[in-house]
Amino acid sequence: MACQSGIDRDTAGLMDPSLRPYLHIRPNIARALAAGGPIVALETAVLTHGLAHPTNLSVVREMMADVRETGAEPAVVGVVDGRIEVGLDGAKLEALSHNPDTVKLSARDLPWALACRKSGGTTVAATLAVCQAVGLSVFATGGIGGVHRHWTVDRDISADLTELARSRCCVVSAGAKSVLDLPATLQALESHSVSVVGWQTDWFPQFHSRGEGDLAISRRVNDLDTLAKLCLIRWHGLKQGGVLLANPIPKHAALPQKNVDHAVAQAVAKADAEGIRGAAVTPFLLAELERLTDGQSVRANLALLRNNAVLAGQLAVALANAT
Ligand code: PSU
Ligand code: MN
Repeated sequence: MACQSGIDRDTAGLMDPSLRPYLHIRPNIARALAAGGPIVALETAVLTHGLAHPTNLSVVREMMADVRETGAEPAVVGVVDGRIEVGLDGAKLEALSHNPDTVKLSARDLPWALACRKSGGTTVAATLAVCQAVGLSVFATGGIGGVHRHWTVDRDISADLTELARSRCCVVSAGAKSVLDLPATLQALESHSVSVVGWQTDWFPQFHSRGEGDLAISRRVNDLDTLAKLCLIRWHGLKQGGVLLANPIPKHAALPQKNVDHAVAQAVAKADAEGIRGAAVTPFLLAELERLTDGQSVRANLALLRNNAVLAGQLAVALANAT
């Protein structure tokens, strides 16, 4: 079977037949996979736990349209009634966007969700596990999870980093979320040996802001051909793991760093005071930021999600042409 980006045999071999009853790949995605066509995976924790209804649904639909405009196919990944869906759309996507029983599913939760017939939104970590299982190599999100502030006390470090390290996939992200300890997150990415690449920037983007002049990445790429080469060398040649493509929020949508820092400090203090822990931390902080910034944080989040969808689509097309 020919597959996306020349990594067919490596990744197809990972798809165990025993997973079939728990997996539904939409026919257009299955066809694109078989033909080696460009596909972009999209996660659903942002839909179920990151943004409120109906903005959550409209932005995912906009991201799908953005991906299509580049010539790639969007494949929204989620879990519905104990089945992994690759290529969610229409009524199923709509239902997932406002189902109060959806669970935020990380990679480790997938076996539980499938065996116990749950529905849920897949985080970056869980979506990467699915990408790895079916052979998808490009994935767009907003900002990955990482090392939380106060990590020295409660060890809250997102499994997004662990899965990035082992998946042959490029995640397009506006850096890591501003609510995190970003220097520690960059350090952890290095320890996990994730290739962090700045898209036309030397600086690690900070989700709501561009992060210019703050944390240096110093692994910069300016064009899609070089980026596609880098990915193929890493996955196919060296048989290494994930690439984090750090794509700064567009200038017109970025929030002033001072405002973000101030709001984040307040949100984190409130989460601490209320004893918010584990998977609830990120959704709590994002909702607090929305309140504290009068919705500006959400407008920025929507802009960066769409910006990442476009770049991911362009990369998927470049990879499909390169192989
Ligand atoms: N990007 C966004 N909003 C989000 C997320 C990403 O713009 O809500 C989600 C992703 O699914 C990511 C998760 O994996 O937040 C991180 O959660 P945690 O810190 O609990 O690992
Ligand atoms: Mn966490």
